[in-house]
Amino acid sequence: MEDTIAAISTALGVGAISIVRVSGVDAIEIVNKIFDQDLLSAETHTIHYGHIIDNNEIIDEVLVSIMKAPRTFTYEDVVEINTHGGIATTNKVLELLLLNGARLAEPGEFTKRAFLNGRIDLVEAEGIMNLIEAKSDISRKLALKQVNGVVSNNIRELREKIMKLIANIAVNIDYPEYEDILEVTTKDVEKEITYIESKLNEILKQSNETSLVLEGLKTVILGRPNVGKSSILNMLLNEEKAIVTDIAGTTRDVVEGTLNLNGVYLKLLDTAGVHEASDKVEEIGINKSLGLIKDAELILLVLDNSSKLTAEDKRLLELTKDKNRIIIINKVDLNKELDLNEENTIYLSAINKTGLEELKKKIVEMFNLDSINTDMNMFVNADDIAKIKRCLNIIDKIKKNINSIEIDMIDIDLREINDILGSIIGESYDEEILDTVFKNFCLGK
Ligand SMILES: Nc1nc2c(ncn2[C@@H]2O[C@H](COP(=O)(O)OP(=O)(O)OP(=O)(O)O)[C@@H](O)[C@H]2O)c(=O)[nH]1
Ligand SMILES: [Mg+2]
Repeated sequence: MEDTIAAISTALGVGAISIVRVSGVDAIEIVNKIFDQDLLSAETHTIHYGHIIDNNEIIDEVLVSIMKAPRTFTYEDVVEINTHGGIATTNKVLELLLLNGARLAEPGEFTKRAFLNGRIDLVEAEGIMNLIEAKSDISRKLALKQVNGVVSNNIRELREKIMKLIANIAVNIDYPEYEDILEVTTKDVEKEITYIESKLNEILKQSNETSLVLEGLKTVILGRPNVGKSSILNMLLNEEKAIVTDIAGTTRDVVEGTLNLNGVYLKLLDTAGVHEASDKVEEIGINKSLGLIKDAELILLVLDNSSKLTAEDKRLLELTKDKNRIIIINKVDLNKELDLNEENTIYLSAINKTGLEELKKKIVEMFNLDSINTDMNMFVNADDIAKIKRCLNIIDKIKKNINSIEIDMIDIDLREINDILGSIIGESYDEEILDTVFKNFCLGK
């Protein structure tokens, strides 16, 4: 971080103003070389009117903001040049900066410096990225909380508790002869880790709910031809979205629809009926249907009440047995031929529109949608969820063994939890992880 970096921080295109940002020890000196006013004696947090010049040629009329370390985004000297918008002018200004000693910043490098200089932690850095990418009001609010450190503060509090425990245990181990030292009992440990466990569970719960709210629930309607998949999609959407006929193989490609259940979006995918394909187009459609099983968060497997279980039905039952699945037995208005005993089964008639409420209720139950709090505070990404789960496993192990194990063994486990939590907020990190985090940023951020 010895060098000074520069990049265009606004979107490239035609606009009234663009901002070129420079950060590093030589930021002010470099900009001073291409500006027609003196900046070397400028006070911090001031704005200066003047021109960018290249060998006496005026390139643009600009405003230059001087922000000296440490009260800046990167904790380094930062200069921002407001140029007239437009690709040619902005690029020319950047080019002059690079010619005069700045280096082109990598994507996310400003934010990476803010992290490395200790201004923000990793969760907050990701929050900044989420803020930039937020497309809805909910995701914007959430990202802002992340930037402001709501998750980080929670994790920091937990780490402090763990470190205190570790320290107390160490004193007990090292100075057993001192009688006036407070003895740490397994009871104390148990109480503390139970608290930590509940906090981590809360972060997990909120993160899961948040991703449900932000991303919706990917729901695949699956079944052999003619069982009424498209009719069920239409019933759920209350709209003739998909074509329904009595010809097997009516739906050939995936038909999508969205349903709002208690504030959570179900992304419904009606698929081509799965059976032995009779032509190439159908075969592609069927392979698509089967391919959707893997990523689906919910499978609605449709069976026909008026016919016996077929080989296809059995195959689909087997393929989806480990998924979140609701079996819909459709056409209950016809005589019952189907004999099946599986859990999570709903009976309905898409033609008579009966059973719709039971189906919705089942989905709400399955994903606890009625207790979802849309005013969320905490959200961590999938990697961090995996780390938190690892911590919970260790806590579980400690709790199981707490009465049979020496306190210095617990110490090792506590240290591991501490390290894992530390890696979430970037308190212990390696370069490779940092690079993957920051390379997803846009240039100039
Ligand atoms: N009696 C009765 N018929 C139904 C019911 N639901 C759908 N059908 C009829 O079953 C036939 C097939 O319905 P679709 O919704 O097109 O079936 P699908 O599973 O989407 O079929 P493919 O797209 O070919 O895989 C149509 O004639 C529907 O009218 C029901 O609840 N009762
Ligand atoms: Mg269909």
